[in-house]
Amino acid sequence: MNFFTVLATITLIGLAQAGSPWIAEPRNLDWWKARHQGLLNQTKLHAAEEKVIFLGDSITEGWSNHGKNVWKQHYENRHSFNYGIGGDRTEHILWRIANGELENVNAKLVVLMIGTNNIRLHSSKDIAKGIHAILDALYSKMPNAKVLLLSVLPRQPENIDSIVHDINKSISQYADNKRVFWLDLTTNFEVTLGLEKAELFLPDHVHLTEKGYQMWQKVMEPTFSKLIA
Ligand SMILES: *[C@@H]1O[C@H](CO)[C@@H](O)[C@H](O)[C@H]1NC(C)=O
Ligand SMILES: CC(=O)N[C@H]1CO[C@H](CO)[C@@H](O)[C@@H]1O
Repeated sequence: MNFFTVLATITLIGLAQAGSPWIAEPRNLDWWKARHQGLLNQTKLHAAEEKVIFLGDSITEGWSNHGKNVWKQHYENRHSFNYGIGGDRTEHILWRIANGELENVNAKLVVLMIGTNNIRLHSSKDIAKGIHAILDALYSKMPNAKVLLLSVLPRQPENIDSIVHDINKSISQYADNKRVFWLDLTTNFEVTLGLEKAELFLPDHVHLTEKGYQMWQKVMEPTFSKLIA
């Protein structure tokens, strides 16, 4: 190896450490570590009864907030557990999977929605690669679990939303309809490219209102009930 090869290698490693969507990485924040610990506790207490895992970021976490009535009505009695952490990107989900959150869980179904927090940092191609890495990680932890991969929800304005659409286009191809299933929520959540259905979103244009969670549940129900049967 000459000097420049070494330098290039070090630079590449440096970039990887700065965060690649497909490489597991923790977040160096006390509240996040506490949330992770809370999820480890949840797993320890309930692993045997966990049939459905909702895995994702704040939009998933919101099932315990704006979505809690819908959750109570439709998911609590079907042994569903929330593994959403606000602000998470694909690499953080990978880290959580690698660090015990799904240990000894033998779920039937994982509902996965992730990627929107990567958008400011990574290209749609790299984000899709990160989501693929999550599908692989889930397979090695729970080979029998099906995965319902959901589209990344629309974002405003149009230039961000077209990145979302690019991600969706890539990740929709990961479905094999044997283990991985794809459900596109786009047309239910947006009027047209870059224009969300306003009543489904909070004023930040990212998170969902209760109506948003109702819509999510309604659109997902036929696939969901089939996959947990
Ligand atoms: C997790 O469980 C441990 C041990 O029972 C407890 O000390 C800790 O407070 C719990 N942490 C969270 C965040 O729930
Ligand atoms: C499969 C797919 O492409 N799904 C959505 C995300 O983006 C496309 C545009 O590329 C939209 O048409 C779909 O709604």
